[in-house]
Amino acid sequence: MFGRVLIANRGEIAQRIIRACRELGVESVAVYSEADADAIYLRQADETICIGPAPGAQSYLNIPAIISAAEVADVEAIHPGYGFLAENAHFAEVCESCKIKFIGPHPEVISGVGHKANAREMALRAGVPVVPGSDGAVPDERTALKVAGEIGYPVMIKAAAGGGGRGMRIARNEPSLVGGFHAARAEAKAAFDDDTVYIEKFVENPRHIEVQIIGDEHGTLVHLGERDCTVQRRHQKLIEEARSPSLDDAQREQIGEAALRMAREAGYYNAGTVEFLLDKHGNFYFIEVNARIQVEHTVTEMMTGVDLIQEMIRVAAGQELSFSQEDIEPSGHTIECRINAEDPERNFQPSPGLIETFVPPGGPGVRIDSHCYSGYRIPPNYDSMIGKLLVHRRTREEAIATMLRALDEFIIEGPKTTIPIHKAILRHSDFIAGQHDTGFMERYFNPMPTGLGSRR
Ligand code: MV4
Repeated sequence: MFGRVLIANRGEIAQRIIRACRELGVESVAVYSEADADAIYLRQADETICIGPAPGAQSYLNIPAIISAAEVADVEAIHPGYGFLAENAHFAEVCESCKIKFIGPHPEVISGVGHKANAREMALRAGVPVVPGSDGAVPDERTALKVAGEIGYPVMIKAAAGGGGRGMRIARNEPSLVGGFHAARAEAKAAFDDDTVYIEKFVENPRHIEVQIIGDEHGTLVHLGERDCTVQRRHQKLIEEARSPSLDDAQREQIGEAALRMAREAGYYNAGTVEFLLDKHGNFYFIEVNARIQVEHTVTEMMTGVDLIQEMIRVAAGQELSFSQEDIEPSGHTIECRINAEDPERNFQPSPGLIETFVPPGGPGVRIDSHCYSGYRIPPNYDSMIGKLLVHRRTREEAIATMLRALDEFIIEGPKTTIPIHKAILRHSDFIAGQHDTGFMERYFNPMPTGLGSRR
């Protein structure tokens, strides 16, 4: 096992990784920007190093600064967390060439699955269902028209280097396809410096289901069941849960197997997620692979009892996974609410600043992963997540009741938060019935019902 690990991240995930290191008997080295000098994770780490000014580009995305810190602290490995450099193949390669183990998939795998048209072709080779669409990239307008004509409208034009909703266009007819094709290319070029696009049939109002996978370097690859992340707003997830209320046992087994076939085809090791869309007929289609640990990994931890961050560190150190597929039996029901410092009544505008009072809920079945405390000032420079509130209960109905109770109990004074919106979602008949889809937030919460902020 490693003696020391550097954490190239901040906030709740830095704290989460420090906890895993501590339990493994591994020393942790935390890095921080000038905006994070009073962050709580710096007190929990064994060593801390300032890596630069507040802007991410000069600190948490600053590869030379992070590598220098790793050299100074003499670590054997770096955990990237999520966001920042987590899916940066170049960073993973720099780590390798400096003889520092990158705790994540191999660089070639990060770049391989990061190219979505390429990932689509991998899925086809692996016999994993994909949305009908183009064979790889679509080079010009004429090919775009031909492909769209064959698969039938509506279609979606997607940036190969994109993901998470960036560089996408819907086209419902030929004129909008021509416009959308050029717009998507220009947007992709500007955002990713790569104008490659591909085309898929547009699946109307799907559900978003993803499967957690993890593998070691000895050929063992395991899936840990699905998460349902259908409650999203503008590609930001609000609530994640497991099991998905929209899969039966047969579909659940099929989607898990499909995720494993995809991971094997990609040569995957360490933790990752295979994302699928589920249409209203119950068909699922591969859309992309996330080559990192995700914010919502905690949902899977609650369901399986596996410590995913510890396992990531173990397999990166060359050890075998501490469990096999047969050991994984997700049980009960988990719901996670992402609590953000945002104002639901002002279009989810960020609401950083001083948290005057922070009293998290407790009691049976409740888990909080948060770096916040009374007196903490949320810096305006980074994402606005205050923390994740999770509940684990025997049934979905009980989980909803416990979550509503925990949200009621949560005291956060100072910034505006998304707590009221979570309560409204959990009380909505479509959510309670498990009949919501990815259009749910747009349909019922845009515009926001008035008075949400004061309702209990
Ligand atoms: C789609 C789709 C419909 N059809 N692809 C959005 C983010 C990226 N991960 C893929 N996304 C979508 N891809 C086809 N062929 C609809 C979405 C989509 C979506 C997917 C999951 C969760 C929320 C979503 C919200 C809007 C669009």
